[in-house]
Amino acid sequence: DPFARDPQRHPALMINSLKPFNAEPPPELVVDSYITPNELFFVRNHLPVPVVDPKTFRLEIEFSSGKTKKFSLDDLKKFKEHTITASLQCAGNRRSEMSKYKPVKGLSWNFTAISNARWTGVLLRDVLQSAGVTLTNDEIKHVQFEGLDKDPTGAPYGASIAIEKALGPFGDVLLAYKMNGEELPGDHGFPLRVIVPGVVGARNVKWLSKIILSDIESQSHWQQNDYKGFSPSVDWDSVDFKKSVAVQDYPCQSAICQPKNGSEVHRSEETVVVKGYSWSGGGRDTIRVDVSGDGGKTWKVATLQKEHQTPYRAWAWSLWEVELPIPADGKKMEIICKSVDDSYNVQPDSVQGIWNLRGLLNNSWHHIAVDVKE
Ligand code: MTE
Ligand code: MO
Repeated sequence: DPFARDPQRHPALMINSLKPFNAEPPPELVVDSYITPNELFFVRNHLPVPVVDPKTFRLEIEFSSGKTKKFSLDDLKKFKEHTITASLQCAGNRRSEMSKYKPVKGLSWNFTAISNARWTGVLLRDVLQSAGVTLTNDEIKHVQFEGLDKDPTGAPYGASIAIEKALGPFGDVLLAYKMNGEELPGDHGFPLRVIVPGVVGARNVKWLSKIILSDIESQSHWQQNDYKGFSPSVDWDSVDFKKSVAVQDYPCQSAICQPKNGSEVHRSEETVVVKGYSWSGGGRDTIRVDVSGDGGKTWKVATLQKEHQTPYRAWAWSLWEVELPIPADGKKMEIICKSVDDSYNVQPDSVQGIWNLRGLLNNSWHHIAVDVKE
């Protein structure tokens, strides 16, 4: 069993698949803390968790000349240490809602394949610049990452990002060895992972072992034949992965974590407290979350609970809260949330126009319904 050496997991995680391990935290715990505790952080593994000896571990960088350079963890720790608070969200978050509209292929994530942590490490920019890599080199357009986890053919998990994100002054791409002040847990990439803030989870390669500076994107399955968006009209017979662009920055997203869909409220309580999260990719901050208790006829602006975010470098989510009146009549309350980011991007009102065969990037308005009891 290639998964026999996988780490222990917290029993509260809601499991989507055991081998490989994929799980998300219960929504009611998500809104409990701005920083997600390590043991509750969602886990998205495509392959068995590699077991790595940190003493012999080396990160290899392959330059455009073909030359390579190896770094031990101690070598990396000689660079200036940075801590960045960043949320990670899987492109498949909220896929189960998308598949209710029309079936899609992929893990049936609920709406909490997203978490927020403080990541500590060194800047990829500092490491690359120390080796003389600059934005003026035309041979380098992409930075490819490879993990130590390998598929049955021996191919490692891989992804890539644009050199502009890796080297730009505001990219904040981190080679992280700590998560919330602790050593990186096995499920989250021990001993080293890349954190590409604002970018879809899939590019945040765990168990990072190799960085390749290249004129082309990663040729891995996950960069070329997965994690791409398509028109709702494209099906499995017509799909051509070469014709689409790999997902990088995440669009704006929000969801309701409390109360639970299908739960009960009592009319005598008069109000119900609604809580959730909101996040946008590309360094865009949430500026507003609108919440409706009547299916979208009227809206109330939620209070955001967040830490200050630097403009264009807003990497962390907001939690939010609002108190809605329980209507004087009717048996149900239909609660909806939608967010606005600082580019004034908004979430689409339904899945219809964004449906895609892989069920990616479902950021439509999040709906729940609660029963109103007398
Ligand atoms: N890196 C490696 N090496 N192997 C993986 O399977 N999964 C990716 C990314 N990095 C993955 C990986 C995906 S799709 C996501 S959403 C994030 O890791 C999840 O990170 P987490 O498990 O720390 O939440
Ligand atoms: Mo993902």
